[in-house]
Amino acid sequence: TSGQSDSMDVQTGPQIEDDRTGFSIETLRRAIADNLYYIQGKFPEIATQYDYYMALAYTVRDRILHRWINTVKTYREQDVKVVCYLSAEYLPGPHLGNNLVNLGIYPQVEQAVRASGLDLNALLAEEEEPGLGNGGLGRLAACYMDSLATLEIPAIGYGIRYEYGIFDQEIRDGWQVEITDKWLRLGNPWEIPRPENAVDVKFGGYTESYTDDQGHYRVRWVPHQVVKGVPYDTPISGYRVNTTNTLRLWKAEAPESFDFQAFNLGDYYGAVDTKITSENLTKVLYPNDEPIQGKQLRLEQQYFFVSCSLQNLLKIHLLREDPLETFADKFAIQLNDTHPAIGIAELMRLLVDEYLINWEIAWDITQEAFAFTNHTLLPEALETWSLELFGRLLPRHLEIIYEINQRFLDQVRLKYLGNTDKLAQLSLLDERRGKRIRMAHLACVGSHAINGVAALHTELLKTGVLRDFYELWPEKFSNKTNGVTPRRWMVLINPRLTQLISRNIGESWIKQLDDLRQLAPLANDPSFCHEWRQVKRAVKQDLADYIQTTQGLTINPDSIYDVQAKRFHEYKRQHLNVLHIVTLYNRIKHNPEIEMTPRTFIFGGKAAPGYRMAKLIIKLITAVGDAVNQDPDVCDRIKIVFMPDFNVTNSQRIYPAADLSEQISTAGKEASGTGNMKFSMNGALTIGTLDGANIEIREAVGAENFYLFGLTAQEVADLKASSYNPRAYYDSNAALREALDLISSGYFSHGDGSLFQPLVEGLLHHDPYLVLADYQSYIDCQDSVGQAFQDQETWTRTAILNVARIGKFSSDRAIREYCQDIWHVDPVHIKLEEYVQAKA
Ligand code: B1N
Repeated sequence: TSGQSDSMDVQTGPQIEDDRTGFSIETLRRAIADNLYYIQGKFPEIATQYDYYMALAYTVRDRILHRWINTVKTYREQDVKVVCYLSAEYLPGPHLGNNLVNLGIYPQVEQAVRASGLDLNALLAEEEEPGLGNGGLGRLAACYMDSLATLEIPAIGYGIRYEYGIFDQEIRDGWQVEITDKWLRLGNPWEIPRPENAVDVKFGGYTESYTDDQGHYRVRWVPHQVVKGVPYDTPISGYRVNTTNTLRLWKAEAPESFDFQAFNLGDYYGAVDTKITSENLTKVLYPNDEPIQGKQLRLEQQYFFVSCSLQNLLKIHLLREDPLETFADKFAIQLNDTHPAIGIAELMRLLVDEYLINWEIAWDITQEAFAFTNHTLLPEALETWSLELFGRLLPRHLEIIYEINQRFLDQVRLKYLGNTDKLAQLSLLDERRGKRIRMAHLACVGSHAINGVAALHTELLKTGVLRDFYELWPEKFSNKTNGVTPRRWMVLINPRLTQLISRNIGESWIKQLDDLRQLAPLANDPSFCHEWRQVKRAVKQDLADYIQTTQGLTINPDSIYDVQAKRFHEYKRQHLNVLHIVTLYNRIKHNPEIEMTPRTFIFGGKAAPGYRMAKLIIKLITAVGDAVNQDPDVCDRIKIVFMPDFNVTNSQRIYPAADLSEQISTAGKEASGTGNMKFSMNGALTIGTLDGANIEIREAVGAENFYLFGLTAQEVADLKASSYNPRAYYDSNAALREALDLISSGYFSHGDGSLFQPLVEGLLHHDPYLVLADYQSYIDCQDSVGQAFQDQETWTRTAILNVARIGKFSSDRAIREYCQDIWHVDPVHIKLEEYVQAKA
């Protein structure tokens, strides 16, 4: 073959129409038929929709694998620096549609599927999403993996292959019910197991010292148990580039050759028992918002995946025949919150105990390699482990942490002569609460960079939880405001809007989101605004149809779709939203003729199974919905919809249809938020507090295009410091009083006045999240939203300007900042060899 065929253009497809790499409609159709036969073992007459989904998934996977292999090859050959993202959670969402967008073969596949007598949307709906995360933090990791590949940055995402992800939510009698997420039940075409790369992870036991041949003092760890980690790899494609990175998730299994004392005694069942216990390790994801402090299995999960990942990195490094001293030149390791922070002690252990590097050099390597992102200021979410539990599970790491702490505090002592308070505040050990290890402190000490996820959040870190570290090392701190990928959150989920935008300003915005600015002048073009409104209307009709078929509820596509979709938590204040709804309801009851812009209130989100108040708020929403939706007086001016099982798949129907995005957390509590960005990108206006990334969204879109209400973070802090009295707001505000009274009266609970008592009493006597303090400001703001929606021309103009100015919130921008300021990595272009050549 000719020497020119060494590069293949992803946009036009390969030059040779091989069945496994070709992009033509006919080739794709033939490949689907072939996979139905040879992978699913089915013929068309008996094939299910799921069989066809699998056949299509494998067809797409072949094309991705071709790019993946070329990527891995290139990284090996070129000795490049690689980003290693360590995260206990990933929420990638369904892969198929995203891969079609990234490969640029959506239209061809649509036609190939149609030529087979099928509907692509129906096949896409067959995919079970990997729910390997709780919410924003896990979804952020997935957006970052997308941007890393799109920006052609070498990267590996490491995590846990939970057998059961976040629970599925059903609503029964208005209450949340949790159902086990058996996402692997029907197989997973997107992963490839790599048993040949399995590693052993030790647990428990004791340590002992010895003197080696050179007379050096050394420590060895004699574990009580060993668990095997098996990697499962999922390819992560980039948009219209050949780069295809790896998401490597570890599954726990019993090792073949360890601790078979049981076997020696002929105890076969005992050995099987060991196997079961080992596999429990990666069985299930912990839902957050529960006190996890005492959960041994959670610490085991964290250590397990981090140890597997670091062992894997060292193996890759040594395979490249690089000296260990250059480890940090070849890998940048990012800690996604403190969940993987034990990695700092683990890398020290591997370098010092296993690779016999001296402590000082090992410590330099470790600090240079690691960087830490904090995602929350909520004190109950800051991870600490009791010395007892920690030492029992990881005896060697406890010693290492003592050593790190001693050297660190020696340094602190020099700087703060005689200041014992400083020592106690900075120490990795919290001596007050029964001796606990502070994982955030370990992460700070062992990293060269520390960041928050929005400007306000980073400022609050520097003046709050991490202030002593900021005082010590201001140069380590920076802000990296979160972002989301426009490929999934615009192109994939909102094709109508995507086409309208691209028809007017071209397609460059998909990779350069700032190019959306070119939409700004069109906000004054009546025919463009008209088309924009038509798109929004059509998308709202889609959601109305979906709600009609799934819930039998009729909603009005001309009403305001007022949406709050996120995890349920008191700080997110879904109950403030409910108080607004009940206030509107009372207005109608007092004056049935009252003029009111019709609204559809849409809620979605899960509550942690053990979080009683969050679950009660869900019940309150469904209960108010049952009363209000039925009430003839309301005359469809208010509708309340609870969308069950809010996950990536279901969220994709919701963001495009929203008119109003509810971002109403107590100022200072939401680190960033990322749903706020997804709504804005799809043309919703925001009603929000000055919290997290809301502040920066408002700055970007313009204060006049954002509905602001509520106390600032400073005012919140001041009010709490001056003994806040929620009862005073109740006493002085008639509408608020009436709303709360109606809820406690049993009106929404078949006369049971006790049901919502904990909620109402909590608000009246404690109200830690200042719902009552922000009530009137919220109501006034909502009234102006209702007014503004009457003027559809102005509303549409504002929506267009929101989209035109949202470019900053692309995860591409965020990843570029991490690359420049923290990771110091560069893009590596991947060329494709023709498959026929590559095979030879
Ligand atoms: O991380 C997101 C932010 O946009 C959100 O504001 C923030 O709440 C979220 C323990 C967490 N912070 N902490 C968690 C997740 C799981 C767990 O077990 C804590 N999630 C966030 C992305 O930056």
